[in-house]
Amino acid sequence: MVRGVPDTFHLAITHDPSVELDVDRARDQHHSYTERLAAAGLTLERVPAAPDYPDCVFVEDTAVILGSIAIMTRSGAPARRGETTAVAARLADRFPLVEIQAPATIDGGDVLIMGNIVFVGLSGRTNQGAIDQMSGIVRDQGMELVPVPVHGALHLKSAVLPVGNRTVVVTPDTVDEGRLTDLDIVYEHPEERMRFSALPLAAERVLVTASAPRTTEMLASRGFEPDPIDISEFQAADGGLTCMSIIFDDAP
Ligand code: CIR
Repeated sequence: MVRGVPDTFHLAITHDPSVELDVDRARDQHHSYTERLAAAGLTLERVPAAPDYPDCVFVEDTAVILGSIAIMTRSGAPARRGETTAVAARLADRFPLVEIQAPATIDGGDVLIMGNIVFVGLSGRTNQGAIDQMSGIVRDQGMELVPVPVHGALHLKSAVLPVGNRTVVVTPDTVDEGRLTDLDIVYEHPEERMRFSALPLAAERVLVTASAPRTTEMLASRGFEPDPIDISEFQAADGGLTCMSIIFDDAP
C-alpha cells in the first residue's frame, strides 16, 4: 500500500526548518520507488494523497500489519493523526482493525518486526503507553515485544534498518544493541550517518538509499544484492525507504 505525494508536501514536518522540499522532484522519486516495488512483484494499492496532510506519503506510520490484524496508530505528531482514516478504510476490507487509544502515541516507523519479535522504539513519537497497549496486542498474536529506546533519530527504523530476515543496519549510538536480540548487526559507515535506509524486497535483494554507497558496499560484500534508489526529497523530510509503503500478504 502506497500513498501519493500531496501538493502540500513542501509543508511536511522536518527537524531542520531551513530545508526546502521540491514537490515535483518528490513525485518523480516516488514514481521510481513505486516502480521498483512493482518490479519486485508486489501489487500496488494506491491511496490518494490528501492535501490536508503534507506527510501522508509516509504511509507506514499510520498502520502496522501484525499477524492476522491491522493496528491503527495514533501518531506522536498531532498534525498527522487524521492520516489514518483513509488507510483504515482500505485495510478494514482485509483485516480486523485494532486502534491505539489516547493518550498513547505511536508511529509505524517505530515498529520493526523480525520473525516472531516485535521491536518497538521508544522515541519522540512513541511513548510508554503505546508500548503497554502494544504488549497485549503482540502477545495475542503469539509474538514477543521488545522495547528499544531510540536516541538522536526520529524513529526506530530511522536508525535500525532491516536488510534481511535477521540482519539490520544500525546507526551507531542510537540504540542499545543489547536489545536487538538474535539479530546480526552491520554498522552504518560513519561518514554516512543517518543517510542509509533500506527496504528488503526478496531473499537477499534489498532496496537501499543511493546516499550511502559505502554502507551499501559493506552489504554487497556480505552477499546482499543492494539496489540503490535516490529518495533525497523524502530523506530531507526525515523519511526513509520503509516509510513510504505498508507491505503485507493479502488476506485470502
Ligand atoms: C514526520 O516527521 O513525521 C515525517 N516528515 C517523516 C516521517 C518518516 N516516517 C518514517 O520514518 N516511518
